[in-house]
Amino acid sequence: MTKNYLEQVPVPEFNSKAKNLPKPLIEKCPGIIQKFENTYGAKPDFVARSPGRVNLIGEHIDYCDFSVLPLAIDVDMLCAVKVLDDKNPSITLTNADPNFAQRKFDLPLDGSYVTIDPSISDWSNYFKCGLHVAHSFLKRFAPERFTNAPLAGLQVFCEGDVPTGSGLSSSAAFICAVALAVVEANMGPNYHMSKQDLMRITVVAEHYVGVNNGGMDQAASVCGEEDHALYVEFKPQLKATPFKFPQLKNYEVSFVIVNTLVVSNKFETAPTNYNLRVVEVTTAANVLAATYGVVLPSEKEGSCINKGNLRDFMDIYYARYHNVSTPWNGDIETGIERLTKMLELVEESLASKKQGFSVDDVALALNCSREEFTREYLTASPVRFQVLKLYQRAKHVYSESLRVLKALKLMTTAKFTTDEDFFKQFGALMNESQASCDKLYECSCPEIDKICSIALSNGSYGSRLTGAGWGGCTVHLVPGGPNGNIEKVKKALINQFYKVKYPKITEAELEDAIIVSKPALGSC
Ligand code: NG1
Ligand code: MG
Repeated sequence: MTKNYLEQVPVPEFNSKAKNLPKPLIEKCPGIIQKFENTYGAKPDFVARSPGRVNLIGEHIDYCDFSVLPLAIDVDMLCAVKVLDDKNPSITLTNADPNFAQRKFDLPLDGSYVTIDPSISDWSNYFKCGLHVAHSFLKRFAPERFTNAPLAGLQVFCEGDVPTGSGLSSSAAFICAVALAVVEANMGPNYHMSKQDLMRITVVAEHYVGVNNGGMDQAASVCGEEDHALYVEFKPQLKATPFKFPQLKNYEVSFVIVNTLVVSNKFETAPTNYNLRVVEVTTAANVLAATYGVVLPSEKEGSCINKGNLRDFMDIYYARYHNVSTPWNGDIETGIERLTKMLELVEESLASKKQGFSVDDVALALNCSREEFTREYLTASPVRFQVLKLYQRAKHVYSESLRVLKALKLMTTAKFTTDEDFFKQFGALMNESQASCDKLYECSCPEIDKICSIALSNGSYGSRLTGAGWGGCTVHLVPGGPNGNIEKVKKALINQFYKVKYPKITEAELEDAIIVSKPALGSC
């Protein structure tokens, strides 16, 4: 089966030979080079940059291997780097933000990895995540150079304008910029890393600080393209395909990003929020598998507990009951049919326990002991819960994945008689996504709900949280261009939300709280 819904635009590679620097670097380099000089007394060798992202639709499904629709935005993280020639190499990190104090650590002389302590929350840990995945890439790529010898020592100056804890992926922007910088610093200017490699190595980087995230943020940050959104697939392989928004008659398709200014610190809340959801959806996949006699891929050989995800369940269920030998390859119509079937199975087998599953309920369903379940599912990263809401979480994941396909279809193949036609249909999907995040996944919060309702009453067609939720940013589909509603939506939010909730907010803070960004270029 071939994919017919996207013109297959390959992601352009880093264009290192181009005479002109990419636009974001032209704008931002002079400032950071000056700050580097003020700090270290010499010029940096190069600047690496990677942007934040906003997710248009497809929340909390990337770690189940379902595709998502994000785009890179023009807030980003920069690292200015000088490579040192030192027999006892170390890395010194300075951050333009005074809340992040200077850090310095040695690089092991025997070429072993720098240790990361996930039990402490320190900004240098995120640097070390990027360092670790880059180091592991270098060891595989050039074993003769990096197996027993240390990495090059570095002086680094970091500066970014992606708000942290806001759901715009400041962490991914930072880690991707760092990984690119470390590879560049150690391989030299003649080597050009591919975007595919950078994306592949960074998707798992945050696992080293204890967040079991999926790969959406890194894919978007690395592969972003000006004026394009991205369709990011995780299976059968990791891939980001850029596509353009439909051309409308009177309006531009614009997405307005509105920050609740409620900071959601994933590191602190993961045990009851992010990581718990990962446990819930993994458990749901296994309970479904046990119910329908399907064997999921196992992490450990010989383990009685399988650990595949909801995507694995869908693929293997189809192989078993519908005699299709190939897993879903991303084709829209096939995906819509299969996801609809999955939603039926969720109703059939999980709806009787809407109040949630206790550990004993799950152990019974999986035919294992309480202890086995606890050991295999609940100890990798700490989680805290009363019950596991398998029905609600699985229903969210399958219905949200279905909405992504419907959204992609609208974006790429639908014809609209009026502009409003498009805004209404795409907006409805975004609103359904928000309702599902709120009611089924329980990752919204009162500030998100308030902002969405104000925006919708003032000219937004679709309003939802973006990123992990529980605070952070929201995204709104607003007709743009000279006749559009952007100013009206902004004004309403300032008067009805920000000035009410944060009476002392300054003009500068307001300026940063609402972002209207065109899709931006990824890492460079
Ligand atoms: P944010 O909150 O923007 O970091 C997180 C995950 C994503 C994805 C979304 C929810 C990280 C680094 N990223 O995004 O992979 O799961 O939540 O869709 O944790
Ligand atoms: Mg993050």
